[in-house]
Amino acid sequence: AQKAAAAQQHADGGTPTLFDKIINKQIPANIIYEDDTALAFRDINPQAPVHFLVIPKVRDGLTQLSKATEQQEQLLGHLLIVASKVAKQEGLDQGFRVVINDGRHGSQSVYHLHLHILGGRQLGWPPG
Ligand code: DGP
Repeated sequence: AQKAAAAQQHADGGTPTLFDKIINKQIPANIIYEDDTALAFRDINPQAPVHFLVIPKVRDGLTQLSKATEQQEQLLGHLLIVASKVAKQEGLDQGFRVVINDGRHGSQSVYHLHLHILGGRQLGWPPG
């Protein structure tokens, strides 16, 4: 039944992504933080010694940042607070970077809003 639910379209009309399966614990992920509305887990393809993602548990139309509405202001703020809290938990006391890839030019590959948090080494700027 869970599988069937995951295969269904989202209430927002979008196609489910594999992040739904991570949220539903149908596929394993290294989850490092969870609360009622947000989840943080390690990126499967880390680009830095510490690289984790923070996502809203309910997508609710938030396939990407450019689809965000005023009603989601509190949730978006919460995701940043979680990013900061988990960065601290991960020992990133020398700093870190937060990235949101949006759409094709942003090289977004998973259409469920997510913040990348990268740290644990000196990062270059600008990104590629
Ligand atoms: P983006 O390009 O911003 O859409 O990044 C998607 C990220 O998601 C990418 O860095 C790799 C990560 N990712 C993709 N599939 C999985 C997965 O199954 N598990 C985990 N932990 N991360 C994944």
